[in-house]
Order: sequence, then structure tokens, then C-alpha cells
Amino acid sequence: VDEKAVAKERIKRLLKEKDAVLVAHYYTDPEIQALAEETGGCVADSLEMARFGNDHPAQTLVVAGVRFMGETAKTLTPNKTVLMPTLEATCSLDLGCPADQFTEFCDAHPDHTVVVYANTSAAVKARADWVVTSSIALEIVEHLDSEGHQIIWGPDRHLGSYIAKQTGADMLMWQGACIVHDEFKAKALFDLKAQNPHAAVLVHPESPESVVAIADAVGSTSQLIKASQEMDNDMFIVATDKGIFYKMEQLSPNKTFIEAPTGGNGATCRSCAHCPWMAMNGLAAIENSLISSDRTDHEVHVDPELAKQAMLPLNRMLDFAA
Ligand code: CIZ
Ligand code: SF4
Repeated sequence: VDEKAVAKERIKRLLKEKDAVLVAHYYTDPEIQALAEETGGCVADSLEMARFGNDHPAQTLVVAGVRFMGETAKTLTPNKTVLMPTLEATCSLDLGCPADQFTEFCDAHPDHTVVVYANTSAAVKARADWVVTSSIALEIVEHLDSEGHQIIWGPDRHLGSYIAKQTGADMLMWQGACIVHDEFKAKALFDLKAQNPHAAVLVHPESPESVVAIADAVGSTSQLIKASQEMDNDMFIVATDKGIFYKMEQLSPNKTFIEAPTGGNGATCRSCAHCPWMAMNGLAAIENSLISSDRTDHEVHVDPELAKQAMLPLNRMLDFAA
């Protein structure tokens, strides 16, 4: 018997029984993204995940992604039950930006407008004036800059530098990084592109500036997926989590997608183009989240006071995007 197929059938039945829908991020493993699609859920970036969960009629959301995505879902839809395959799936950006320290940083610059990336805890969002995802960060910072705001940006320093460079905005930077994107190597990428001159290089701006500099297209997950469809190249070198290949290959089955190098000469890296926390969203964990009578390892709770505060900058982003 195909154990995985059997597990998938059990999950499909459980989702129906519990009035639940599976929402998966582009960085989860291909079989999880396929399952979300087969069961009428969605595969998306963090902004679209939040919107989908909000709009979908299901009473329970199973969020296959990382902790901040579950917290955002709970913040926006407090009346729904939000489950995660594991609450231990975190993010180095979230971990590297503790709310108390970030609050101190903001308090030291009270004249600044605080813009935080979606990859943060509800407590950090609660201290912010704006939340942004990588798909809308440029437009929002451009808008704030045109109104003369000085900006505090957190937590990803590479994304922040990229936006500051593109917009010319005055930005004070928190020094966080994503352990996956931080590993892409410019020299090796340059060489790989030279060996494949017909290939286009797609880069997520959480990557180092030297890697972004080699890109033919820079953007969020959804923007890179769009670029892979619209550009004429038959090959793409992709500098973001390799989970994204599932959607790129599905949409362009005749194109070839290869990973951007994460270390020179086969050197080891901590997380070779795949987020270790996204990888925790396996079939068994999803099934457990739906059957456990004890939900302490799965159910997302956000303090209602905190949620009320975090909702303001989140809704500002959603309204701006609408
Ligand atoms: O790197 C991440 O975690 C991303 C790109 C999240 C998202 O979809 O905005
Ligand atoms: Fe965080 Fe990076 Fe993983 Fe995204 S890929 S969840 S930014 S550690």
C-alpha cells in the first residue's frame, strides 16, 4: 500500500468532518501544496494566505507554514480555530526580533514610522504602524516616503536595504536575516549563470545585495512565480526556497528550474535552499493537528488585546493592497 496516499485520504476526510480548510505556503513540501490544492484550500504567499483564510467559510483553518502565518490568521479571524501542523515551526526573522528589544528600538526614535515585515510575532506587529509583505513593501514604503516619513524597518536587513535603495527612503534598519536566503552565494551564482547564458536569474530580496545584483527579476514569491511564467527563457536559476519549484513547474511544465548555489564548491550550508521550519509541515503533523484532542501543540492563540493592536497595521496593509 501507498502509505502516503492513505494518509492523504484520511486527511481529506478529517478536513471535511471538522469543517476545516488547508492553507499552505509556497515553501512547504510539494506533496503538502498538492494536498491543499486537491482539497479546495490554497497555496500562496503569506499575504494571500491571510486573505484566503479570512474569506473562506470554513470554521477551522489549518495553516501549513510557519508560526507568524498562523498568528496572522488568528489575528485577522479571531472567531475561527487556527491549527498548525506544529507550533514549533518558527522563522529566523521572527526569532531574531524579540518584541521587548524591538519596542526599545522604536521608543528610541519616536519620530519614526514603524514598518515591519509580516515575518514577525503578533507582539512586534502590535508595535508597528504598518505591516508589509515582500509583495507590497516597495509600494508602501514609496508611499510613506512621498509623505515625508522617516522609517524604522524590521526585521530583514537585506529586504530593507533593497527597498531603501529602490525608493531612496530614509530607513533605520533592524539587523535580522533569513537563514535560507542569507546562504545564497553571489560568486557561485555568477559562474552558474555564465555556464547557462540563456537562463534567467530570479531572486527573492531576502537574499544578500550581491546576489540581488545578479538577478534578472527580483520579487516576492508570487512575483517570482509570475516572472517565471511571463519571461521567455527556457531555464531559470532560482534564489529562494525550493518549495517554490512546485508551482513554477506546474505553471510552466516545459521550462527548467534549477537551484541557485548556496555554498561554493559543495561547502555545507545550514539550510540549503529549503527552510527547516517549513519542512516541519509533513502529512503526519497535519493529521495530528486534526485528530488530537489535546490541541496545545497545534492551536494558535493570540492575546486578544495584542490582536486588537496588531490588526490595525495589518488592515492598513490589506486596505492599501485592495
Ligand atoms: O520568506 C518568507 O517566509 C516569505 C517570502 C513569506 C511570504 O510569503 O511573504
Ligand atoms: Fe523565515 Fe526564511 Fe523560513 Fe521564510 S524561509 S520562514 S523568512 S526562515
